Formats: sequence, structure tokens, C-alpha cells
Amino acid sequence: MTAVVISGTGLYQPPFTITNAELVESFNAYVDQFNAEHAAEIEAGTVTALAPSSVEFIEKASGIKQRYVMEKSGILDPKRMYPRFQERSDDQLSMLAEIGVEAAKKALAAAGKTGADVDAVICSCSNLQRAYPAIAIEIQNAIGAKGFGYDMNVACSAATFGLEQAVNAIRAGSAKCVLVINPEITSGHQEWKDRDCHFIFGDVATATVVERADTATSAEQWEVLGTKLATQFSNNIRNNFGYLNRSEDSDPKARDKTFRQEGRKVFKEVVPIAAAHIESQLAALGLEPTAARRFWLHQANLAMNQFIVRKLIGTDVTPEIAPLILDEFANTSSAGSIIAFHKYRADLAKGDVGVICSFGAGYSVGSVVVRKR
Ligand code: CO8
Repeated sequence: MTAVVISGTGLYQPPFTITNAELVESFNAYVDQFNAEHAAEIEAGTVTALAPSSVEFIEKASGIKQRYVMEKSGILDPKRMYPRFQERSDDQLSMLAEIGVEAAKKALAAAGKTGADVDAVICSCSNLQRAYPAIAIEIQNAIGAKGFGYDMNVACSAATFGLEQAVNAIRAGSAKCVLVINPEITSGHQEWKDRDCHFIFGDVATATVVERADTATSAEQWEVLGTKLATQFSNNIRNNFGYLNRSEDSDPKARDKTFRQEGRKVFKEVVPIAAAHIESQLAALGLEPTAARRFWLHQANLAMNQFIVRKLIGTDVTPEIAPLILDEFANTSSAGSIIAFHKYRADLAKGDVGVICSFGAGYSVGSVVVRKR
């Protein structure tokens, strides 16, 4: 079987930061304003008063301390509470492609490649900016890549699912060098007015170069030992925004047209699914969970990752075993496990094994076992 390696990763970090304190201040101003405007209905019992958010709750419940965003003023404006983006002409690079290209350039530089070396681009993320042409083809054009490109979406698991498609394409001989890109402008479909989830997400883009081992020249390479994907239908994380909304005459700004979830249920149901998934994949490769030096896990919730690692190896999680980037980046959907892999792998030695694993909406779980060459 053709040996396949990850030969470079890249990270694009948006220009603006929102701390929990800033977020809570604007959210609570929105709550005060809403409650004042609806005082009579609240008094009459026809409208429920909104409750304020708190920095303490956010940090304790999630581990998130701040997030990066593409635009800040619209999100923090209590009269608006979503980002303010400028529509671009068809001749301009789309926002999603732009941040994807930035991450791609860094990944290509790390892998010692140029766009011309790439013969497939997979843009894999939670929400795509438009229906067509594919963002991947726009990126393919922008970086001067050959071959083919396509978009795919498996929510938080989009990166690991994309990595498996890249590995398979290389093993099948349909590509030699694949760029997997995860641009996540989550701020556009996050519900900033809902205190249950207003703190969860952040914007970012990651890119990964996957290629045949015999063409790889970068100083640091990770052989892909195996990939494993699974899905199981659940409505506990859902967003009904879509192209049929117009024909349904439904309100494009209705609550169900942005991210919503039953966070507690997700937590309880996904922890065992993810732990069993990783354990069975490692077993199929003849490895005990304790043989893995590092778990680069999806970054949705600190306690969730602690539970998963404890189930796997029976000890408390340390940053050496499962690094955390959630505190700085928040949940960046598909990009989270790749950011962890990007930032926390240099210290591992030749022969060390690690697991990149994501989990989320669908439900979906994807894992990629890698070994440093
Ligand atoms: N401030 C203060 N109090 C609050 C707040 C707040 N902001 N929010 C809720 N509370 C209150 C609640 O009302 C509740 O009060 P009470 O006990 O009186 O009813 C109490 O705090 C506890 O609330 P919860 O039970 O909801 O709190 P949890 O401890 O469960 O924490 C979390 C909530 C952090 C959401 C947690 O459940 C969690 O992280 N769950 C896992 C979620 C997860 O992994 N989801 C994956 C989603 S990502 C994904 O799949 C990608 C989707 C596509 C991307 C979309 C981009 C926009």
C-alpha cells in the first residue's frame, strides 16, 4: 500500500480578538435592552425575560477564554449581534477562499511545496459561503494548483473526514499531493443572542498537505497509519439554514437558521462514542491507547476532552497528552483538532504515535492515527 504522509500544516488567525469580558458586556447590554423594550409583555407573562451571561459560567462550563473573529464591531453591537461583512463582487476572492488561501500558503511553505505541486484541493468545513462554484476550485485557481477540487461538509468532523478522502485519493492513484483546507467563519452562523451558546465559537482557517511519502521532502513528516470515520444521526446539533428557505417562505433570521444545540446531551452522548471510536481504531492497528503519545482532540469543551482521555488511558489529562487550544481560539469547528496538531507536535520524537480526532454534529466522529517519521 502506498505510504502517505502529512508533510505540512498552516494556520490563519483572524485579526480581531473578543475576550469573554467584552462578549458578556455586550450580551448583557442586549439583555437589558430587550427586557426594557418588552417590560409590559414580561410583566403580563407573554414574553420571558432574558437572563444575563457571565464570564465565570463560560470559563467553568467550557474552558473558553477568548475567540478570534473576522469582524468584531457588529458582533459586539447590542442592536445587531452578528458580524458586519461587505458583499464582494464575483471578481474578488470570496472571504472563505481568502482565509483558506492564507492557511494553504503556510501549509505549502511548511511542506516545501508550491501550488503547482498540488493536484487536488478539498475544502472541508462546517458552512460554505455559497452553493457554487466550489470554494475548493476557487482556492485551486488562486494557488495555481492542478487536478481537481471539491467542497465537503461534515460540521466539526469535516477536517478528519477530508483527510481520509485525501489519503484515499493518494492510495487510489487519483492524486499525489492533496491540500485539505478548513476555513471556518463560524461567527456568521453562531447565535450571538442566545446565552446558552453565544460564547462557543471562533473564526480561523487551517490547511494540511497530504502526499505520497516518496515525494515528501519536508523536515517533519507524519505517516498516516490509519483513518476511521463514523456517523450516527442526531438532531441535538442542528442548523436549518439552506437553499429551500426561500421556497418555504421561512424567516431567514429565525432562531433555527443559526447554530443550536442541546449541549448537555451532546456532551453525554458524544464522549463515549469518541472514546470507543479511538480505542477500536488503535486496537485494529495493534496499539493500546497508552501507546499514543498525544491526542489532538476536537476543541469543543475542556471537560469533554478530559473525560475522553481518562476513558482511554485512565489518568488525568495533561497538556502533554491532550493539548488545549480552546482557551485561546474557542470552538473553531473542524479546525480545532488541526490547530492542536499544528501547534503541539514539534516536541515529539521519531516513531511517536498520535491521534487526531474530531467529533460533533451529525453526530460524526473521525480519527487519523499518525506516526512521526
Ligand atoms: N451564563 C450564565 N449561565 C448560563 C449561561 C451563560 N452564558 N448559559 C447557560 N447558563 C445556565 C443555564 O441556564 C443553566 O441554568 P440552570 O441550571 O438554572 O438550568 C446552567 O447555566 C447550566 O447550563 P447547561 O447545562 O447548558 O451548562 P453545561 O454545563 O452543559 O455547559 C456547554 C454548556 C458548554 C454548551 C456544554 O454543554 C458543552 O460544551 N457541551 C458539548 C457541546 C459540543 O461539543 N457541541 C459540539 C458543537 S460543535 C459542532 O458540532 C460543529 C457545528 C457546526 C459549527 C457551527 C458554527 C457556528
